[in-house]
Amino acid sequence: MSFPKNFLWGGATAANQYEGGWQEGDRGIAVHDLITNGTKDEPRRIFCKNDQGDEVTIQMGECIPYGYVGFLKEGYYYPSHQATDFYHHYKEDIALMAEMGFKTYRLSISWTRIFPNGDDETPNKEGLHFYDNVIDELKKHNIEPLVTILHFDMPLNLATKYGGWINRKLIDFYLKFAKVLFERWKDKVTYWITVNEINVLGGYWTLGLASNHRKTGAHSNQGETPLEDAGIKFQSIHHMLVASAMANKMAREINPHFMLGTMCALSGIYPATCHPDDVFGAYEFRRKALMFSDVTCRGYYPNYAQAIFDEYNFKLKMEPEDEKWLKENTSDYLAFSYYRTTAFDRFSPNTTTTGGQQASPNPYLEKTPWGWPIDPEGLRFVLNELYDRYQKPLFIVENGMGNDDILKNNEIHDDYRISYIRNHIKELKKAIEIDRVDVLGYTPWGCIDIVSAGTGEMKKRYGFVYVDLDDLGKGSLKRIKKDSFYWYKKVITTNGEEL
Ligand code: P53
Repeated sequence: MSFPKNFLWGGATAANQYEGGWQEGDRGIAVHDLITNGTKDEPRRIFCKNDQGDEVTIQMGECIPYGYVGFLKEGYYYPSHQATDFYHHYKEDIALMAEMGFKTYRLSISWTRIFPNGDDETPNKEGLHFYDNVIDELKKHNIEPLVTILHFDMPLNLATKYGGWINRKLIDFYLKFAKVLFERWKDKVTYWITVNEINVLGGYWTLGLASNHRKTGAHSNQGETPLEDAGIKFQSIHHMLVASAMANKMAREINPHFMLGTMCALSGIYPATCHPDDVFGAYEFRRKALMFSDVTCRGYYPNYAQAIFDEYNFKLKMEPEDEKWLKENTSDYLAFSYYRTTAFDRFSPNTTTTGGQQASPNPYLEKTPWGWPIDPEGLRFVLNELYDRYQKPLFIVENGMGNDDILKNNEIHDDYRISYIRNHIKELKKAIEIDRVDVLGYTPWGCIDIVSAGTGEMKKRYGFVYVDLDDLGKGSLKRIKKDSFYWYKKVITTNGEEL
């Protein structure tokens, strides 16, 4: 046995990091358009003001203080505005994907290109037209589009006017958006992801949240999340889970052959030692991420969810029909990202509440220059863990290594990237061949260089194709094939036999 004949090899991106063209085609403003660049050590920021003109700076993952409105500050660079300009390069980029032999390409739809304010009556024709062209271009090259409906995207108007996902009205706006996409591309798109990394969402950036207790402008870092913040995040994510379930039902009525998944960040977690507190601690920590895929795959909040909510003094508010929606409209497959593993030890604090988890270093693993432990075997572990748990097909929709590539004589010798991806594919292959895990496909992250979500840098590159652009947006945007381009092409051509 080896990789299935129809295994979906490809690559993945998201509009907020790749597309650019932020003011073209009547696109509206999204929260991410207000986020500055940053570095590994300096957080990305949002500047905001209240009615009196007082200014406050918040970090990307935080909630905006209540009553404040984000604005663009002169003298700062906002990487999403141009990103790596897929908007004007899509034909060239899709041709490069086709040259590598991509069977699938994961893209996300910019919400404000379709509904510029999120609550508009009718969709924006120009925005739809842009994606018609992209999807047709993919089809021309026999590349299956894998469409993420919502990837770290929030129309600014929905954040300021409605307070983001804490407001149940967001469900309706999301469904209206999703319906337009399902109906328009019902014969062209089969694979959908309702929400990206539903288990790591935080703050204003992705949930559009303002928080009351921030009136003073007091901030917190991830990991010291105030209890109220955790609560409004859980409640907001609940609204997203219900929206996803409702979208599944709607989609199946539009085309029963659609494949619907919700995406979770599920990089792995180990106990740091065999001390029983580390073992059970790691298990509990892992459940903070798995709780959400439990809902989307099994259709209900697991028994232990209440224990997690109790930790944050949180009581979930459910409408009478919510449980039924979740129960009857689960996902067809589980899409997930895998980058690294972390080790839980009973003495160190964990750094997030909902699954983008980091605990202690693992002395057995090398790290990327951005400090992410490299653990190919962890991928096999996670594939088995998830398949044992859900018995639903899995789709690895993000994996890869962010690195600072050196361009010399128009060449990039990224042997470190080849080695990272090769070793992960080897473990994926074992999971398929030996363990018989059902995997639909593999789409490494940022297949053509894009802006990093976490740091807002260009320097942290994931691609098989280099884009000539620096951290402050200077460069020709020229595309250059890296060594990994030719290597990945061979992998796809041989269906994973030649690594
Ligand atoms: P960057 C945190 C932890 C795990 C995955 O991340 C994460 C994040 C957010 O930074 O996000 C996913 O670009 C996400 C992508 C993102 C990618 O991982 O910080 O779905 O949008 O680019 C890699 O290196």
